[in-house]
Amino acid sequence: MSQKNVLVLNSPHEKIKQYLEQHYQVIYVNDLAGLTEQLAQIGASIQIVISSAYVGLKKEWIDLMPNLEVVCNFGVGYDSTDIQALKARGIPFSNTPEVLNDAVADTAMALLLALVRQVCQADTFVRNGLWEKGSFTLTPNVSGKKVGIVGLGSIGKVIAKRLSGFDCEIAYHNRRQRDDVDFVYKASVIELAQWSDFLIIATVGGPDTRHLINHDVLVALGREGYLINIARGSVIDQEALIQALQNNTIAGAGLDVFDNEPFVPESLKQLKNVVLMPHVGSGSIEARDQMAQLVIDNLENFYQKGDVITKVV
Ligand code: 8YV
Repeated sequence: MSQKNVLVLNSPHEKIKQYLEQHYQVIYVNDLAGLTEQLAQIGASIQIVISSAYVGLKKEWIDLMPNLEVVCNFGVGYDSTDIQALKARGIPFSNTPEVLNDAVADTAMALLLALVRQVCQADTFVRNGLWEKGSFTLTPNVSGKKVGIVGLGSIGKVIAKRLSGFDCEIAYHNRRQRDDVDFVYKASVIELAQWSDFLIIATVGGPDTRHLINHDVLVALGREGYLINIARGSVIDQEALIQALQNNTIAGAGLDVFDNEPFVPESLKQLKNVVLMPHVGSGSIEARDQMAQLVIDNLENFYQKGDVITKVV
């Protein structure tokens, strides 16, 4: 067995757990609040960290691991980790792009269909015996609508492909226009929201996109507009969103991600015009299996060939 020690920041996929336990000494973090103190004791013994989109590495933790060699992230998003601090130390960091695109795009569609066609309410209606007393409310179509995608990256493009099958018209906003797609480009998020029946957020998280979706964007989306977020909670001003939903400034929201997960405000839970999911965009059996394999492949490649495969820095 190798003498290397791996720190695993949160509960890992079974495949990763088995691989790590076969090849390394594994330290599981059970108490994040006590991690700084723990690393002050054992940080120098750690060479490898397995992070996740959910629990990343802060600079103060990186600083407490002087012998850190590599960080492999279980997830495509890495806004939870201080990438600059790793870069400054020349420590490679990998993520898990592409393998989760289908699952996340499916989740966006599930949220959109459930929200607009009121699937959860319809289910309750049947279970509560209300069908025997009357008919369920009519809802808008999803098919044929105008959909704006904020962040037309690799996940955004797979969502667009799904929507094309629903005969939707698609436009998008990115910082720069793409030259490899025919969809209409809108130069601002406000312009995109004004145009859209449905606005889907698929952009990266982090400081650059924080509160990109604010009160003004929600007003522009309008009373008949629906918002879907499968990206990061931080991209939306959550307070402004709750107010917009309470005041019917927009028609509804389908959310897989939130500020301060896993805590979701009561005010949001009480609303009828929302569908809420517990950050399971990539949570299909197939996607998680491939993400786990990519974490393992990155780690193996680093020690066998000198670098990670899907490298961020
Ligand atoms: C998480 C995600 O990885 O990939 C991302 O960026 O947000 C998710 O796929 C997943 O929740 C495990 O942490």
